This record gives sequence, structure tokens and C-alpha cells, in this order.
Amino acid sequence: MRKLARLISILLAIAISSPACAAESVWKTADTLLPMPASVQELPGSYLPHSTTAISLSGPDKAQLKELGADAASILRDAWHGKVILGHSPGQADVRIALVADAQANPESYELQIDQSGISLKAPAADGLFHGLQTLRQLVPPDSQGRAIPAVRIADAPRFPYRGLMLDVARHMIPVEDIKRQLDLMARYKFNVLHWHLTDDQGWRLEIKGYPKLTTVGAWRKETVLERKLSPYVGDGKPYGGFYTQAQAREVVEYAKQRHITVIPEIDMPGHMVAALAAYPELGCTPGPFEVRTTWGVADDILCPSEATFNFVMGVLSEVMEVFPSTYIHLGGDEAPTIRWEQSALAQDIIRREGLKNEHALQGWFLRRVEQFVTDHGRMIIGWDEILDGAPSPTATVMSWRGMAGGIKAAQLGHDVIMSPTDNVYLDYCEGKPPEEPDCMVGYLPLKKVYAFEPVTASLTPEQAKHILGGQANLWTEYLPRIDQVEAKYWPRALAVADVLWAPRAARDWDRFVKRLGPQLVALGKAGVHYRIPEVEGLESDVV
Ligand code: CP6
Repeated sequence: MRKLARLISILLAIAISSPACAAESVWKTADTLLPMPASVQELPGSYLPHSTTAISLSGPDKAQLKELGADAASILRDAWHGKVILGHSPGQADVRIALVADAQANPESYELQIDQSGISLKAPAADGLFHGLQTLRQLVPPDSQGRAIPAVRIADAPRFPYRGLMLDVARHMIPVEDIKRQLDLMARYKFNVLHWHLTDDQGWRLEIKGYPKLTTVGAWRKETVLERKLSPYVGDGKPYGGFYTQAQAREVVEYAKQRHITVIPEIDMPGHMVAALAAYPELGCTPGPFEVRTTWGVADDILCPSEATFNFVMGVLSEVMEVFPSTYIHLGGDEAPTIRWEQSALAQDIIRREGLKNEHALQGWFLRRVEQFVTDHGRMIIGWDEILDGAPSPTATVMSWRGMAGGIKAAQLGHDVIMSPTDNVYLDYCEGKPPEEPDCMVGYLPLKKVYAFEPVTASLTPEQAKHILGGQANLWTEYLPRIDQVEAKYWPRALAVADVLWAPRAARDWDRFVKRLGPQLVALGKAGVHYRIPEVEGLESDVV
């Protein structure tokens, strides 16, 4: 399969670059861009970079500009193999990058103009300049097409401020290097959030200095048959797992920041906590002992709402907030069974004392108390849509996963919302139907269905629709112990998500998307990504 992917990407590259093809399909700007910019105006002529291309940087924030200049130089050097000189004055440079402060403008917006005289990139903030450089990267023709960049005027800004991918590293440890590689790819397609699912029943992956057993005990489990068969990370019979030191987590945060991506950590509670219970059984409602789970699905055991648990949660979150500077901290709140709380005298006492209706209301009480701690530290929380069952505070942001309904209800109640419906954006679902994907363990999600994802529904008033911050595609990794499997789930389907979340609603066009996908598959192939060739008609006929 991997060999086939390589072969097809080579064929695609040849198809795009062959003289016969080039004669009829000149390197057309708009057909290469993904996500599609808000506005693209093709101009006559082109810019031909020369052997000593010079870049100028102007604007107030010198440190940020220096980083962006280095990014720009690396994009240009990749493309032209020529000399690129940094730090000229705008009058002498043919590539002019300018930060033009404008408090009213969207910081992610940018303007890119290419004409005979050179390239001009302007934005009100470094975010916009960075996105503009990603667009420029896609505009540079492949070697075979000559070096001239077609003249164009682009004015661009994202449709949504939140464009995320979630990665579950709890089911299988994923090395830092592999995460960095996904961040590189995310940045190219203008994603700005990595939601890092760090804890679950099958593993605790973040070092917490005040609770060392979380990683000496909670990060390790027995390997399953699946892992013995498929994973490179295990030796026979050895404990399976791993964790990130705080230094490594900071390294990921910094790497993401350089790519204008925020890392939002998730500490999933009060359910999905069996790994923590294995380390600290006194946090449960029953005496234990507990084992880090080796099977999937929802566990009965969850945190007991005791003072010991609140101390634990506050201790953990204090360290989490030191490592992660993100505005949002994700508290999970999903799939918490009520059985242990029904049988717990401690839980029932709180229900009576606080006048709560049931265990769902108790989860609401639990999460409101934890949220207070988070907001006292100047941050905000996100929870999966189950938090709506427990009267969440209006400042909680709801991540709607069971469908769109939770998100719609939340927006109507005045919560901010991130749409992440299983039907459209659960990337662990298989792209091909068996027999195309013989090992398919879960649902079926072809590229076209991902592209049909629409975060704003007609049932919302314009005022309510403003609460939809954007969307996110999730990758739960139960059945994906290897990074090449993970990559093939993200790519290229994440490109459909990128387009949906960035491009204007009116620009949504499946046939054009498929056309724009071709050059990006070539780019993914060049970057050595283990992407999956989608079974898509327009694409197939180009290739064969
Ligand atoms: N793990 C956690 C999961 C899922 C959730 N939370 C999940 C549930 C159902 C489907 C896919 C994923 N594997 N912690 C729910 C948010 Cl279909």
C-alpha cells in the first residue's frame, strides 16, 4: 500500500509536469491553492525570481519579523535553489514583507500581490504574514513548470478563528518527532489548533511532578494482541506506553507556536481516568486496585468527587497551565458513566447537600468547581458536549462530537462552540469501504463526506451563529498503533477540513477541490507523508 502511494504520487507529479499536460494546463494559480483564499484575482504576466533575490522586512516587531524572514527565505530557497538575501530596504528588495499594524483587522488576514516587479506580502500581524507565506509556498511552481510565479492578487482571511485537529496519544504513545511532523503539515494548510488528548483509561502521557505515579504507573500497560502485531514501539511482554516530560511538552508547544499553532491540552475528567486511578486508587469511589486498561470502550470506573480528587485535579491543572500557555484548557467531560456515583455514599451526600437532581447534575457541579479554578488562573475551559447535561457555566466552550445537535443547543444557550461531529470529521473512521481497507475496525468516512462538513446550520440565527468558533477533526487512535497509519488517516482528509474551515462558504465546490487536491498530493508525497490515495473520480482519471 505504501509503495502504491509513492508510485501514484510519482505518476501525479509526472501527469502535472508532462509537456503534453503543460501545453493545455498552464500553471493556474487558483487551482493550486488549498485552502482556497477569500479572494484571488489572476493578473497578466508573472514574476521571475533571479539569482540574487532580496527580501525586505518592515514593521514594528523585529523579533517576529526575523523569524518570518527566515521562513520566507527557506520557502524561496527550496523553490529556486538560488541565493536569497535577507534584510534589504524595501526600495531595493523584490520580495517585500511588511507588518502594517491595524487594530481593527483580523490578525490572521493578509494580502499577497505578485507582479513583474516582485512579491509583496502585507498583514496586520505575524499570524497573517505566516499564512501568506504558506500561500506563497503553494504558488511557486514545481521545477518542471519553470520558475515564473504567475501574477496574482490575493486578499485572504479565515472563515473561522478555530481550525483544529485532535490527536489522541493516550491509546498509543506517539513520539515528539512524529507530532512535530504533523504540526509542519498543519501549518501549511493553515490549521491553528492542535488539541492534544493526553490522558485516558489506557494511558497518562504527561509528566506531573507533584504526582509521579501518573507516569511511573499510569503511562504503562500490558501490550494487546493488536500492538504485538502492528507496533514498532514494543518488545515482547514488556510494558507498553510512554510519556512526555514537561520539557518535551514545552518543546512541542514552542514548535507549534513557531508555526502559529496553539496547543490545547486535554485532561479528560471525571471519566476516562482509569490510568490515573491505577496510579492513585484513593481517587476512586471503590477501593480498587485498578489497572491501566488494555481494552477499548467506556469504563465504569471514574474519579470520585471527593476533596482528595479536587486537590489532585487542581495540582495537575496547575502544572498543566505552567506548561501550556493556551487560553483554553480542555477538561473532557465525555462518556462518564454514573454507576460508581450511584453506589457511592460520598457522591450521594453531595447530591443531597447541594440539592442536585442526579449524577449528571453532580458532574456539572464537579466541572463548574474545576472551571472556577481554571478561570481564577485567567484561562477558559472546553468540554465535550456531555457537559450540557450538567448545567455548565455560560463561559464554558462546548465541543460538539455526538453530532451537530449539542453544538446547536449550546450556541442557542449562548456558549461558544467548536463543531466536531462524528459523521463528518472522525478521521479514525475508514476512508475506503472493505475490501479497500480490509483492516477497517470502525465507521466509514470518505473524503467527500468530510468536505460536506458545515459547522453553521440554518437553524441558528446570525447572532447564535457567531458563537460557532469553528471546527475540529478528531483522530482517536485505538486501532492505530503506528504513525504511518495515523498519517494516512489525517492526510489527505484533513485538507478537506482545512478548506471547509478557512475558505468562504460560497467557494465550496467539490470538483474544484478535487482539482486543487492533485498538486497537494504531490507536495505530501515529496514531504514523505504516508498519505492515503482517496478513491475520488476526478483525481483517478488524472492519474491513470
Ligand atoms: N475516547 C474518548 C473515545 C471517544 C470519546 N472520548 C469516542 C467515542 C465514540 C466514537 C469515537 C470516539 N474513543 N476519550 C468521545 C469524545 Cl464513535
